[in-house]
Amino acid sequence: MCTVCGCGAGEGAPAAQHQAGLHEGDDPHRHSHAPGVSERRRVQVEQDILSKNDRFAAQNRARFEAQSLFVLNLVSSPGSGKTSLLTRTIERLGGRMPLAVIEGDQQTDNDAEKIRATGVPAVQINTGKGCHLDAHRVGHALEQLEPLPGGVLFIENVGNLVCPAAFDLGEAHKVVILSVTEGEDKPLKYPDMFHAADLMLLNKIDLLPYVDFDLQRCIEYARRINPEIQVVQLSARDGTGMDEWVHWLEAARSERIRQRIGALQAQARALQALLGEEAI
Ligand SMILES: Nc1nc2c(ncn2[C@@H]2O[C@H](COP(=O)(O)OP(=O)(O)OP(=O)(O)O)[C@@H](O)[C@H]2O)c(=O)[nH]1
Ligand SMILES: [Mg+2]
Repeated sequence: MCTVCGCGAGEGAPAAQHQAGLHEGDDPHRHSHAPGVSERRRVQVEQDILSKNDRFAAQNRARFEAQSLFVLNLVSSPGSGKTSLLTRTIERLGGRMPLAVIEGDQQTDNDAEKIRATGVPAVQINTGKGCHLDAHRVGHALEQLEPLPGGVLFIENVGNLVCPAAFDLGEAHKVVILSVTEGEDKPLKYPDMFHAADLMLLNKIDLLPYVDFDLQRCIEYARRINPEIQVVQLSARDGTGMDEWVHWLEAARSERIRQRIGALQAQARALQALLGEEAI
């Protein structure tokens, strides 16, 4: 049981939950009012879970950096088009760099099968009652993938606009996908997710003529929550906006690689200084 969001996931959560006096199937939000479990104790348990997750996320990040692997964590509510977008993106990237996908769903490996059908390796994580991926599970999934030096790893999180916001997986960026059938007020209703994301993909714009969705208002709401958030409007169905999205991805990946080069050069200079040598 994850006491952060009340779902069944979270490495180490059962022990922390037990310590807090919470039991299998209990809702920790309700338990904040339960006899014997103070609000302070609940907050402490949440902090323990998140800091444990952060330690695993740091390990993942170090592994990603060692491979110069660019990692995106795709987050959204169920059905906004994550898997459709991924299969299209894989087609667009067309073998220019090594790719892999980690899929998170409560049940089934349907999405991993769709990815594998494109020829790209995919590992499915089933979270059972859990409503988000955590860094520990992602670390284990990584062990099932061949190394992808200089590649791109997409992590499709469990469809949920709330809990995945709190869990760092070691990714370079969270990308939130919002489809136009969901209503333009979602950034205001689920602010943590839009605050955590660096890019908002507004998907299914081919459906705009049929739904009441105010695009400009949605973007304004998202920027009210996160003034830095970038926005791409697209349709995974007809391909509109795919060039802009792929351009964002390639530019963000290049930027990461440049940062890595800078860090390695600084390391090399420090080592040369140990030898009393001039920097190259
Ligand atoms: N019209 C339209 N339909 C889309 C678009 N993108 C996805 N869909 C449809 O939306 C439905 C859900 O798409 P998925 O790609 O499975 O969405 P998802 O976010 O991966 O769903 P979960 O993994 O279950 O959370 C499917 O029927 C897709 O065909 C789009 O741009 N336009
Ligand atoms: Mg999916």
